[in-house]
Parts: sequence; structure tokens; C-alpha cells
Amino acid sequence: MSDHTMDDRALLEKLAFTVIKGQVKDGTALTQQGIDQGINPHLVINEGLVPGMDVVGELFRTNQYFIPEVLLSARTMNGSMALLRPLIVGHVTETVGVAVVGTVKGDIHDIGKNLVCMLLEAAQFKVHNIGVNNTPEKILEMAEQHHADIVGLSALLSVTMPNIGKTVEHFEKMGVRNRYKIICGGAPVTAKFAKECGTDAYGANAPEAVKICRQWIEEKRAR
Ligand code: B12
Repeated sequence: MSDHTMDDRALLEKLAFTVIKGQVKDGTALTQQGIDQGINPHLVINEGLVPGMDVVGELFRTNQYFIPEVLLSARTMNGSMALLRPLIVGHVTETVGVAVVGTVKGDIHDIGKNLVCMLLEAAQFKVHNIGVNNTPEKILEMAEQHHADIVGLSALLSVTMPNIGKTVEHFEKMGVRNRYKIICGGAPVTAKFAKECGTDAYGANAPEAVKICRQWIEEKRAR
């Protein structure tokens, strides 16, 4: 990776390829090169890492890739995101609101959720990323402990999507549903599903999630 004159487009394509191939070291080296070259970190994610992971998803779906390959790709993507994170998040001086974000019970997909956390932080939210495989009880406990304004729920599997609804039910059962705004997302989740299971919003992607959460905070302040 010594080609420092590589143009931005070529670099992003190569980076996507490292995600597809699960080349962790080359991925971080190229990401660092992109940073040094001054490529916008959002571009690195949206036009390098994400398109690479889209290809991986397709190879997985068509049984050309299996779990070990996908895990390496995920590791490559997370490694690059860790390098980009400080550039995207920057120095947060003021906090606009508190968000607790996690993947629901039975589900260990975390890349999309991590992206949502990163962009929320960049938008000056105090974010508690509570990881994966969270029971409704744990999610509520974290929301209470951190005095969250917003709870974000991620699900990537059809079989774990219902756990979004179960989490909302748990908040209701404990009599605290109206204390929080709940947003959900993840590849199989739809706006219709989000509504049916009682959440306040669906976010198709990380920037949309940020837009919705900012709006909620503005509404709360206006009250
Ligand atoms: C990477 C991956 C894995 C990795 C996860 C590693 C990790 N650290 O995350 C590993 C290998 C572990 C894995 C395992 C499995 N996986 Co998988 N995986 C994927 C894959 C290829 C990519 C997911 C990803 O990271 N995408 C990139 C990110 C950036 O996109 P995203 O997650 O969609 O997130 C964006 C939005 O959805 C949204 N979003 C996400 N979360 C949230 C939360 C909030 C609050 C908001 C507002 C928005 C939001 O914003 C994000 C950014 O824009 C998908 C394919 C796909 N098309 O999604 C399959 C996929 C999700 N997996 C699938 C399956 C079946 C499995 C397994 C069951 C396979 C198996 N037989 O064991 C296991 C389940 C393990 C478990 N219990 O969770 C299926 C699910 C099918 C279904 N509808 O149920 C998929 C769709 C692949 C396929 N086509 O078959 N997987």
C-alpha cells in the first residue's frame, strides 16, 4: 500500500474490495491512506465500506459466502470505522440529548447500529452503545440508568425483529413508555413494522436516524 498518488475513486474501490475479501490489515491501511489523502470520512464509509458490505450480503444470500468469510468482512469494516470515528465524532463540547442504542435479543449484528451511534455522537448526542443481544429488561435498565431521552433498537434478522415490539411492551408494562422516544431500524425493518410494534419512528439509515432524533430534541425543548 505505498501508492500515495492513487486517486480517491480508485482508493474507495480498493477499500470496498478489502471488505469483500475480508482483508483486515489492507482495509485499515487503505482507510488510513484515504484519511491522509484528505478524503471525507463519510465518503469513505458510504462509497467504500458500505458498498463492499452490500456485495458481501449478496454473496452470503446466494450461498457463495459463509459465516467465516462474512465475519472477516465485518472485522475489516469495524476496523476501518474505528479509524474514521474520531474524524467523524470530533470533540463534542455540548450535549443535546442522551441516547441508549443497542441490538435486540438474539441478534449479534452490530455494524449498522455502530454507525448510527457514531453519527448520533457527531450530532452531539451523548450515546450509550449497549452492544448486541440485549433483553428488553436490560434495555430498560440502561435507559433508566443513563436518563435517556431516546432509545434506539436495531434488528437484522426476521426472527429477532419481534423483539423490538417485546421491548416496547416491556416499557409499557413497567409504566415508563411515555418517558422515552423509541426509534428502530435494521435491514429487514420497515416503517410499517416500526409503527405496528409501537415504536415512535423508523430510521432507514444512520443520517435519517440523526434527523429524527434531533427533531425530537427540538420538540422537547420547545415544550
Ligand atoms: C455482516 C453480517 C453478519 C455478521 C455480523 C457481524 C457484525 N459484527 O455485525 C455475522 C457473520 C456474525 C452474521 C451472522 C448471521 N447472519 Co448476518 N449478515 C451480515 C450482512 C452480510 C451485513 C450486515 C451489515 O453489517 N450491513 C452493513 C450495515 C451498515 O447496514 P445495516 O446493518 O443494514 O444498518 C443500516 C440500516 O439498516 C440502519 N440501522 C441499523 N440498525 C439501526 C438501528 C436504529 C435505531 C436505526 C434508526 C437504524 C438502524 O442504519 C444502518 C446504517 O445506515 C447481512 C446482509 C444484509 N443485506 O444486511 C447479513 C444478514 C443480516 N444475516 C443474515 C443471517 C441469516 C445471519 C445468521 C442467522 C446466519 C447463520 N445461519 O448463522 C447469523 C445470525 C447471528 C445472530 N444471532 O445474530 C440474513 C438475515 C435474513 C433475515 N431476513 O432474517 C442477512 C440479511 C443475509 C442474507 N441475505 O441471508 N451476519
